Amino acid sequence: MPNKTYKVLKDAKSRALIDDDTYQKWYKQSIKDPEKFWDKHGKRIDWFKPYTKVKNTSFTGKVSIKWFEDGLTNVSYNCIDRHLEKRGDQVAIIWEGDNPYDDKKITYKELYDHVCRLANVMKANGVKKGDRVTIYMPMIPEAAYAMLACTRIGAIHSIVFGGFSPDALAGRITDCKSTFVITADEGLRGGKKIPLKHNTDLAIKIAERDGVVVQKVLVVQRTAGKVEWFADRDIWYHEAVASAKPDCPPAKMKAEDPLFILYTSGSTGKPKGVLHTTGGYLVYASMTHEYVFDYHPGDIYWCTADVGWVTGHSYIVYGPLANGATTLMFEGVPNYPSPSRFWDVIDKHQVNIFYTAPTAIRALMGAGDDHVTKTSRKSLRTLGSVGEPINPEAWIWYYNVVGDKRCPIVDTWWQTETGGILITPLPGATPLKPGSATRPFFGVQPQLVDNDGDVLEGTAEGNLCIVDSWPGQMRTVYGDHERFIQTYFSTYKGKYFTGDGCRRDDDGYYWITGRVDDVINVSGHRMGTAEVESALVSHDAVSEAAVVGYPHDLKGQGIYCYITLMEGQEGTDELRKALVNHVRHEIGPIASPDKIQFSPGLPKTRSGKIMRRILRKIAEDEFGALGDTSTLADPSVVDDLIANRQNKK
Ligand code: 6R9
Repeated sequence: MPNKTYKVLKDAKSRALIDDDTYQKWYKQSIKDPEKFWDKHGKRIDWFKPYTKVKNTSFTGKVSIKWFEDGLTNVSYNCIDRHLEKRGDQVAIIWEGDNPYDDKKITYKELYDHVCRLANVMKANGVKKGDRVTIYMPMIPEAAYAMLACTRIGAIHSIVFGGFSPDALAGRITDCKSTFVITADEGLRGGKKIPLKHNTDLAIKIAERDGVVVQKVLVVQRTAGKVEWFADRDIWYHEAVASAKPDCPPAKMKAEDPLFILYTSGSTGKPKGVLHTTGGYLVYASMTHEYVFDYHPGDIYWCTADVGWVTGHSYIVYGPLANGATTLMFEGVPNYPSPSRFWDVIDKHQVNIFYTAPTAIRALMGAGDDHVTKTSRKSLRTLGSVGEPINPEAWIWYYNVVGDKRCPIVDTWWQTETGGILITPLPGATPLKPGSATRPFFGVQPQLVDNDGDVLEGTAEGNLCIVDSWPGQMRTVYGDHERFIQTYFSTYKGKYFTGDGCRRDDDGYYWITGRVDDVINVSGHRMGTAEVESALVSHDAVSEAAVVGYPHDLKGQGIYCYITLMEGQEGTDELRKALVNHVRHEIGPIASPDKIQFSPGLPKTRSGKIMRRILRKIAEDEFGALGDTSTLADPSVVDDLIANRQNKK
């Protein structure tokens, strides 16, 4: 494996907040005396009542994680009010629309006004502290207002990505019993409209059937497209905020009061409601945003994620705004109207820090260098990557072509569950290796263990665990603490298990190798194979389904489905298409199967367990290395699977 090291760039070093000596010193302190370290850094946010207790966490028994527990604060206060005096007229949000001629800038003062009005509208419509509010929105400033308005009054938001289907939305509304929904008439991406209000109407019907009645739907007018209207339930956003009061006092929240729920896929069953709380999350999101991106006041910062994912929560909204930054919010897609869009936007708004995903980098790399080199990108200083392992080719292209060899790349490893970045380079401190997330952030103690849970020291490859808590960590699975313990703390007792495989090299650098459970990562979107399987078997023609990931040039992983049909059904191309549509309808377009193989049987053990190891190998076209198949109930199914494989290289 190429292991070339890129030295810390001179410019990056000279302006950096953290150089290598500081990193080493702070890291040691953070591990030796976490209480003292976080006592100091907890003060980076404003508290109505200061905390006296810093850390109270246990990864054993009932698992309890509390940070700064006796402090009182408010997230919207920290993201808005405290900046008003010094930077009230500074731009807080630059919004770049899907259409390149569509943009706007919102100052901190304006942000205050929007958020307070919306908070008052929510209160007037019965939303109270602790209530769950579902947000199903396009990437427009109102999505950020909605998040902040919830935090202002202590409501818990649950954002559902706009690409999810009515069924998926309904499941998330029901799970957290959310009775207030904020949406838009339609979304707009790459010139295409997404019927968000229509999907919401359908989802509400499904949720009602499952016993949860949504009382109010607040609708932002984005496209002015036609929507069905239910007068006793639906409210136009623009009408309601126009007559609302422009001030709303921030609720005094306990540090451990819930802030948001975000559903994420696991290896089994339905998505889990990952719960994050107020104080520790904000401390961690803002601190990582500052140091990982080497953020300086006045910088223009752009994270291309969607607020429907955790990256959008922590690094479009909460981290940057808590730091008083100017954060860019992009409604569109990387290749519309042309593959130069990202680089055009960087020049247009003079972006200094740019944070995107490997899948976008690979796609744009494929479009050719001209689209990049015809733009200036002189404003760029730091580049970031997140969501999946970045292959060295894409890393080197990002570094050489996009960054003109002047910009360090921070390859940031983290998860919905971790709240913020855990393993990452720091721009002015860490020599880089393409494909490695390098070293742990302050307070983070990674550990590699083998399948028996034995700790691996030095150069090694194994399962990645984190041995002690950090402030941004999730606190529970909403409504199911037992599942929280089971999922994260029972595989390796007393340790947080990430679900990722990882290698540590001679320099102590970490290289994430991908998920070791039944979670796949498609274009940076995390998905449980079980979810796709249950969508498939809900189709009348399907008797049984097994889904695995396989390496895909652009998406990172593609979705490969093995399907056994009901008696009398025929595996035609038409049925293939119907099944793809069915999954899109059940989950959303991000779950579209790439390959479907019909098979009279699946490889099972005598106890009836599907042997996915074999299915993965066949999907990768690596059937020479199937390993031991002697425990199969019927070894002959393997020959048929190989003969009819859909991914011949
Ligand atoms: C932030 C986010 C988490 C999973 C994680 C891992 C993969 C994320 C990565 C990375 C290698 C990186 N992942 N960042 N793998 N290098 N820099 O993506 O959260 O959607 O919960 O996904 O994504 O497998 O476990 P989430």
